[in-house]
Amino acid sequence: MKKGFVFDLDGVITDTAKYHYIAWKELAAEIGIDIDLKFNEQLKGISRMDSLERILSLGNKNDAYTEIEKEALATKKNTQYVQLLQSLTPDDLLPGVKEFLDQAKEKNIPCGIASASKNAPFILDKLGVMSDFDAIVDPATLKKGKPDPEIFVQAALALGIDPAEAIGFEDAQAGIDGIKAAGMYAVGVYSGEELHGADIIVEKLTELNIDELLSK
Ligand code: B16
Ligand code: MG
Repeated sequence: MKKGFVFDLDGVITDTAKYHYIAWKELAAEIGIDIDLKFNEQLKGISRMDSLERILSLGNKNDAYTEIEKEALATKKNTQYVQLLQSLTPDDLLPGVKEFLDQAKEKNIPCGIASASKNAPFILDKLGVMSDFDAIVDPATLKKGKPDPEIFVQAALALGIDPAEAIGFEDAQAGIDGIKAAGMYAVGVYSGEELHGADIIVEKLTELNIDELLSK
């Protein structure tokens, strides 16, 4: 029997990828780099600074900026991103999420967040689901980002369970790889890109039977 759920945020609880894309596209354009939606797929689940490095690398500009200038570029993108997040409301929860969290609460199954986003607490607050989570990993405390299993292991331990007793939900390949490396059962939430290695793939959480899932 599994004893807890660990959720990625962007792409599983809500779709903030579109806002990340708008903000990165604008920032990239300012420094002469054009990114498209296909490239944006690579940025899912990847930290802010790693995302910037991938964009600079696309434009062959990794060595064009000092670390301080890179920090400034990332901060500029984040300011624009946070501006876009202001309009989030509980209506922006992905289908079936609130119902799933309510069922978990009824069954006393703890839920945690394993998101690479430093904006996760703000986003959860805007979505009105902050109190539905028993633990939120602070990505600033991590040595390595996804696909390293560290964030998922930390989330399970914060819920008071062994990673092998946890079920992880992810929409990005880096996240599925991290969940599996942590020894957890992986639910892939399909977002248009192929996901490899997930134990089950759904488009919406409404497709899942919570009791069946816990028996895995
Ligand atoms: P921030 P997740 C990730 O969220 C996003 O998928 C990724 O695109 C973003 O770069 C990362 O958070 C960091 O976000 O700039 O807000 O700290 O999918 O891990 O919930
Ligand atoms: Mg995600």
